[in-house]
Amino acid sequence: MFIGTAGSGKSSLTYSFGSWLEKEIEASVGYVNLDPGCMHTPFKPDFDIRSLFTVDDLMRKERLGPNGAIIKAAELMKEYSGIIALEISKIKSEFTLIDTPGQMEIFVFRDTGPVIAETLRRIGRILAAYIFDPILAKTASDLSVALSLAVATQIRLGIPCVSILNKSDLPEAEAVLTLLNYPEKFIDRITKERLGVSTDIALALANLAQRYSKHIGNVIPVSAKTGIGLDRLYDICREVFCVCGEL
Ligand SMILES: Nc1nc2c(ncn2[C@@H]2O[C@H](COP(=O)(O)OP(=O)(O)OP(=O)(O)O)[C@@H](O)[C@H]2O)c(=O)[nH]1
Ligand SMILES: [Mg+2]
Repeated sequence: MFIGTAGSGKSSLTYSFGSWLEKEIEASVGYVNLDPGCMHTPFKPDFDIRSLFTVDDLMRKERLGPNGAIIKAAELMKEYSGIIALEISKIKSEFTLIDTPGQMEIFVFRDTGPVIAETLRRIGRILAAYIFDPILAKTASDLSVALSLAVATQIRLGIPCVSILNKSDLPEAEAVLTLLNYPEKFIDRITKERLGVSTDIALALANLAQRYSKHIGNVIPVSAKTGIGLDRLYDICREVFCVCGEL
């Protein structure tokens, strides 16, 4: 299940990782769209939440604004979690990739995401891939905020979670990887950002993130655009699903 901030590449990764699995591993892959607000998916869904409701319909029928309709859609998704799990369980594939709503905070911080994760956990082995977007981590303190969001997601969803840095084909990704791989540089850079009273908080978040990465492993650089790192993502999935996996 791909989770990430708006525009981080959830839909693109669902498509490109699925194509990679089909081509390189010759695996059968199922695709699920759980974003009721999207107009288009780059993959052909085997189950699409839009067959039950769409944000557009809710805006029209219930005379809601865009945010009201997205919140209503999240409530409906929670209500329909049993049907969603049933439909997903009907997909007979070795891997099923799930694309989630763009408004991550509504999915993760309301009950919807945790309820869906728990329902899916009962029907099979599930892994969340938390996607970092290098565009949102241009400074060390921004990165500490992004990391804390990943920690919060892991705590909220309560299922195994791996972290991936998408768009690693972009030049911005290089700096993010350096900070992630060299904790002392990360700390040093935050200190030099002259955040005033917020320095201590950013440092605490960076420390928390380092403790967190001990639990979930390092952030894997990938690119939905070029296919970089998809083999490593596959290895990590196998490791998590293997009973003897260290994770
Ligand atoms: N350079 C680059 N761009 C990417 C990559 N992955 C996605 N994008 C671009 O990022 C934008 C958002 O991609 P989506 O796959 O729609 O992201 P999303 O998280 O599904 O977006 P929402 O569902 O709207 O939140 C698009 O313009 C993609 O082309 C990548 O690996 N590299
Ligand atoms: Mg999307």
